[in-house]
Order: sequence, then C-alpha cells, then structure tokens
Amino acid sequence: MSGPDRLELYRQMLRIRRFEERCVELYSATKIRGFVHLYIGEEAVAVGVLPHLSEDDAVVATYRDHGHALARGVPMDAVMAEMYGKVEGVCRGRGGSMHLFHAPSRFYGGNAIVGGGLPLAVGLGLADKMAGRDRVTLCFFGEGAMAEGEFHESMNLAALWKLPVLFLCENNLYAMGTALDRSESETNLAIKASSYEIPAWTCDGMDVLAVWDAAHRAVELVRDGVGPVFLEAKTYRFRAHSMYDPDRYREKTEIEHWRERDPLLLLSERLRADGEADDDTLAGIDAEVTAEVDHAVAFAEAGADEPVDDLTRFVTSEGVRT
Ligand SMILES: Cc1ncc(C[n+]2csc(CCOP(=O)(O)OP(=O)(O)O)c2C)c(N)n1
Repeated sequence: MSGPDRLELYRQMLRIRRFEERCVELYSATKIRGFVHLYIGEEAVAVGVLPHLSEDDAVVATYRDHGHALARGVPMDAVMAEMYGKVEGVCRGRGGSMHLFHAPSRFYGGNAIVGGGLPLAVGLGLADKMAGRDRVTLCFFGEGAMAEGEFHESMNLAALWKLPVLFLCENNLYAMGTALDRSESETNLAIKASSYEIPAWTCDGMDVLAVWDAAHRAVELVRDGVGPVFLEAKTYRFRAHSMYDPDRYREKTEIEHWRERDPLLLLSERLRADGEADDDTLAGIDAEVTAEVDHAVAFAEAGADEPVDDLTRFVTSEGVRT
C-alpha cells in the first residue's frame, strides 16, 4: 500500500482551519448569520478519510459540515458564498452553513437533524446495491446520534442487506453540552456498533495518518462487499458547539490538554522530524491557503442576493425528470 501525500494532507487540514477562522471573523462582522458549527480541531477526520473515496462515491455529512465539504472538493468559493447567503452559493444561499449540498461532488449535505444523514446513507447504499454499482457511501455523524433510534434502524438494515456504507462516527465527547457518559449506557461505541454484526473499530481522530490508515482498511472492506463498516474517530472540537454556545460545560484545562494534540501540530512536527518540511515550506502552504480564503471571501462579497421574485421558486420541484 502506498502511503499518503503528507504535505497534501497538511494543506487540506489548513484549508479547513483557515476557512473557519475567517468565518469566525465574518460572523462577528455579521456578514455570516444564522447557525455556524465549527470543525476546528476535528480536521484530521475528514482529511484522513476522503482521499480513499472516488468521484463516484457519495458523502453524507452533519451540520458541522464545512470541513467535510472542503475535503470532498466542493469549491471553497461556492461554500463561502453559501455562508453569506448569496445566489452563487452551493444551495443558492438557501441552505447556509448547516446545509451545504453539492450534487457534482455527490455531497449529500449538510443535515441539521442529528442522525438525519444515517437513513439517507442507507438509502444511497441500497440504491447502489440494487443497481449493481461499485460505489461506497461515506456517512459522517457525531456520537450524539448513536443514542437515537435512527442509528439503530440504520445499522440494522445496512447490516441485514450488506450495504456498501462506511459509518464514520466523529466522537468529540460532547453532544452540545452533554458528555458521552451522561447519555449513553455503552460508551464503547465500536462495541455498540458491532452488536449489529458490523466490523467496527476505533482510531485516533487527532492523527491524520492514523485516520488515513484506518479509513484505508475500512473503505477496502466495504468495496470488497462485506457490507457496512463502522469506524469511530476519537476527536475533539476546540471551539464551542456553535457560535451561540457559551461553552460552560468543559474545563479550560481539558481543552488545553487536547490542544497539545492539535492535528496540524502533530503532523507538522512529524513532517519536520522526517525532514519533509521546514518552516519555509509550511509558511508557503499557509500563504497559498490564505490566498484561497481571500479569494473565496471576495467571491462571496461580490455575489448577489436572491431576487425577491424568486422567493417561491423550488417550493415545488422544477425541471425534475420523471
Ligand atoms: C433530532 C435532533 N435532536 C436534537 C437536535 C439538537 N441538537 C443539535 S446538535 C446536538 C448535539 C449532537 O451532538 P453530536 O451528534 O455528538 O455531534 P457534534 O455536534 O458533537 O458534532 C443536538 C442534540 C437536533 N438538531 N436534531
């Protein structure tokens, strides 16, 4: 097995980090409104798993979806325009931060409902299986979704019908303000999933190379036709649940402890130690990424608001093939 392009993994994680840091500024400036859930701290998960998918595969995300979309290759300009609510956004500005959706990338959201993506992924997997297509559906969800009925129904059907779905749980320890052991009787999530006869294991979600390895094995298994696989990535969000969350349920020392395992820090230390990158290389990547974010902001600023006459468009379907 050939290894990943580690500088590219670094660049992809930095794209998400810098994009979201800019979103914080733009939110304070009221350029971006509504709900915004940041992925900062969790970048290694999306960036470690998505290189294993092909263009034909599908991705289902949660409302913490900027990182998933950018790592999937949804154009940053169109993502930023969506954050601004502009027509040039991926959903014409009608979805906003939580509902990024991009058909050309087979990116099926952006779902505001906790656990809402799981049955959708099962449906995509079922369609592929029935049509005999060699495709994988990757479904991201948080550990909070595992206390819901939708999780159990989805696991059961996916396992029963041996559907080609990779269920990827991003366990950041808190569902809003609720710690895992306050909401779930079985806190070993891989054990919970494996009770459905699904191969299930856990990886270090702060180490992008560990995620890359675990995802490589998981995607291969799904492609081999064993049916669904469950992977838990243990991760942490450095910011509050959303921009509205006062974040009073975590000790600062806990956050600081996890910051020492910042995925960007871990990888940059390894790149330096292995002589693959020095300060100049990393600064160069940062400059390129910052220019990409600047471009996206300029694109969104120059975008248009949807005309009032279009208000009722898409309420019923338009141009749908029967
Ligand atoms: C069905 C449903 N119930 C409740 C909510 C309110 N809610 C929004 S986020 C959230 C916590 C989800 O936590 P988790 O799934 O672990 O994802 P994370 O935010 O940690 O990434 C809750 C309960 C919702 N959006 N949908």
